[in-house]
Amino acid sequence: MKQLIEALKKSRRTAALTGAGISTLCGIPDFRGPQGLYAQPDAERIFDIDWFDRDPSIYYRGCRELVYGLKDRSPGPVHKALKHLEDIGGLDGIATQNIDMLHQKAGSSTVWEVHGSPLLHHCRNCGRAATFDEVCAMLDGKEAAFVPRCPVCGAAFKPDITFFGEALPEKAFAEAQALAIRAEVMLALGTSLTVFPAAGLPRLTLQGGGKLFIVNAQPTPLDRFAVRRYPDLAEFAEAVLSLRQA
Ligand code: CNA
Ligand code: ZN
Repeated sequence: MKQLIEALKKSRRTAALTGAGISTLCGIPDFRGPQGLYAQPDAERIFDIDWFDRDPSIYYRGCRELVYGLKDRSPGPVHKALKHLEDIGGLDGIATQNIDMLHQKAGSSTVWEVHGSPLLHHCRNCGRAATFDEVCAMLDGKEAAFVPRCPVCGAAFKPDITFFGEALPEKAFAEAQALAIRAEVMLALGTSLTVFPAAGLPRLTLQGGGKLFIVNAQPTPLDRFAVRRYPDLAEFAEAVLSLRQA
C-alpha cells in the first residue's frame, strides 16, 4: 500500500468512488462479487423500473433484508477510514453508488449518492413521500411479498433508489463529476466499475491529470489506467486509519 499512502499524503484533493464491495465488510451482499445478489434468480428484475411497475412485490421481496434490514447495520472499516481521511484533511468528497446510507452514519460530510437512497420513498402515482422509517413500520410483521402503498391513492411506494431504466439524480451526479474532475487522486473502492455512468467518473480524474488507485478484490475494466489495483479493502482501511495529520 506504500505507493497509495504516499500519494494520499501528497494529494490536496482526494476523491473516492465507493461501491457495494466496501459494505460486504458490514455483512451486506454486493451484486457481482462471488456471494453477490446476482447469483440469485430474478436478481436483475429487483432494481428494474419496468418490473417494479408491473409487480412491485419483486423488489420488496428481494430487498426485505438488503434495504429494510439497513436500520440495524453499522459502518465498516472503509467508511471509517474515509471519515478519518476527511478529518485529517485531503478528502474532498465521496461519490457513492451505495444505497445503504453508511457513509453518512460514519460521519462523512460530503457524500454524493449517485444511485439515490431509500431515505425517502415516493408514491408512483401521486408523488406523496414516505420516510424510510415509515416504510419500515408498514413492512413490520407483514409477509415477504407485502407492498407498502400510498394511503391517498393506493399506488406502490418506490424508494428514491435509481433503478435500471431511470435517470440518475441530476445534482448528485453533477457534483460527483465536479469532484472527479478536480481530484488529484481518485480512489475507486469496492466497485466492479461496470455500471455506467458512475463507472465513468474515474476517467474524468484521469482526463483532468489526476491519478487513479483501485482497491477491489476482482479485476476491473479500468485496472490498466490505474497506478495500481490492490485487492484488499481491509488492508487499505487499516493503512489509512494509521495516517496522521500532515
Ligand atoms: P458490484 O458490481 O457488486 O461490485 C462490487 C465489487 O466489490 C466486486 O468486484 C467485488 O470483487 C468487490 N468486493 C466485494 N467485497 C470485497 C472485499 N471485502 N474486498 C475487496 N473487494 C471486494 O458493486 P458496484 O457498487 O460496483 O455496482 C454498482 C451497483 C451495486 C450500485 O448500483 C449499488 O447501488 C448496488 N449495490 C449496493 C449495495 C449497497 O448499498 N451496499 C449492495 C448491493 C448492490
Ligand atoms: Zn399516491
